[in-house]
Amino acid sequence: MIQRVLVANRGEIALRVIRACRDLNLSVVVVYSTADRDGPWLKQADEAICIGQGPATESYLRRERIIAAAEITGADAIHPGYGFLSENADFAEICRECNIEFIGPSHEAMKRLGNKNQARGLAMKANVPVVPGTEGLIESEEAALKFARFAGYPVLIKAAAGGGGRGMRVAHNDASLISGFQTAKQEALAAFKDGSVYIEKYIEKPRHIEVQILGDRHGNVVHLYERECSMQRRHQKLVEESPAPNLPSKVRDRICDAAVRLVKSAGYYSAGTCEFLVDKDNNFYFIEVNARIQVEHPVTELVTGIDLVREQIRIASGEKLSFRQSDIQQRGSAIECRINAEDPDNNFQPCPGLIQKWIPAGGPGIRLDTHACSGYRIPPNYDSLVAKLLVHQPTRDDAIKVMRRALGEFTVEGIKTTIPIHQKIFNTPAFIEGMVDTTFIERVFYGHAAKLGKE
Ligand code: MV4
Repeated sequence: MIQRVLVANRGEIALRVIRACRDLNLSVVVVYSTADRDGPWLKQADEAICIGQGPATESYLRRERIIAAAEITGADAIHPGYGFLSENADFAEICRECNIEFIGPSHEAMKRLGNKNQARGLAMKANVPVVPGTEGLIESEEAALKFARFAGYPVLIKAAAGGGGRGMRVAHNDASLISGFQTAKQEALAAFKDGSVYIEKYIEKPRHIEVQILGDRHGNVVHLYERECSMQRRHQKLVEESPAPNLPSKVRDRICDAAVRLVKSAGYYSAGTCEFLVDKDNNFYFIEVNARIQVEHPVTELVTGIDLVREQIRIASGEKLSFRQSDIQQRGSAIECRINAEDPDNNFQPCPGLIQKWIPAGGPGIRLDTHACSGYRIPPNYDSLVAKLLVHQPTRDDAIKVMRRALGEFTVEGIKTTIPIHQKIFNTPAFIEGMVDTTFIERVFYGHAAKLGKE
């Protein structure tokens, strides 16, 4: 049984996990860096332990310091949140060796799914559709050319160790395939210490739809329906919602069932997400698994009424899922806006600094997940997410109206935020009609298509 949880993260997700622990009557320890010493979330924990300097490599990524903090404070479990060590299979394994529950999947399942090429293979075995692609890793230019001749251009070269858009190259012809193959390998080797790549047919203007799953340590797996996550720019999501608009319910059911088959076959437990691309004809293709709680998990919490972080902790303590698939409903429409301390008029440049005035949105149908407040100084060291503004309404049209009202209420002074671009999005007819795809933001607001693999 878990009695004391150490939170190995910061900001809004640290606060989210602390709240889940409080709701379960568990005591909670949080670690922090010197840059976060005034973080308002620290006061909500029973204990806060400083583990180093501002740069994450000196604190939130220091595995030995986090384990030491858990041992010193008597924590018997670690919640990694998202980012930082959340998908580090070695860290999960170290936790097990130290007799500390890692609140997440087993390190074995994480390893199996962390490699995108291996995850592709597992998906094929589980009868889950994948993008037409190479049989396995591509070792030579000849093999790359052979696939391109067979599949036709454009194709996409992907790093097996990549993910979230890192380590990809589009090729439109033989010359760009050969140069892209070499640069993708080199980049992957530099970034992930693993230069292996594979190649897929390039899907043009796809939608990005992901399925939330929960599995327990007894082999039970359920899905909690999908989230539409196409409203992104340079792989940074801006808006997420559930249900996905304009997705036929038969397609939804098939995607969700495919996600359950895949994670079952991987022996996965805890919360996780299966990412899919969906093309214009509603063909869907598995691309990768996120083996963590995600930023946008509250969207799913609103439509299902299930507390995903609480379930993660219960699962880690060995409990069985307390509901079956048929108990889970997707009720109404939920939408999330990520409010970042960034300037949308200046290439989304991060804008850390002092929040002079903060008047949060509230009222019926609103959920605001944030660690910020008036007088809080956003440190320059980390991700610029300052708040997640969510609405939940019976219909998508109502949700859009309430979001417009909430964005209008929300006042932040002293720093630039992404609130203005959200106000534009929620007044754009194509968005209101649900005509979204992964090129939407660049096309509609910046007048050009995004380049892949050039960041
Ligand atoms: C693709 C693709 C088109 N065709 N694969 C980007 C992140 C990584 N998870 C996979 N990604 C993509 N893979 C094929 N075969 C287009 C993308 C993609 C994308 C995917 C999801 C969300 C946003 C995206 C933005 C640009 C490209």
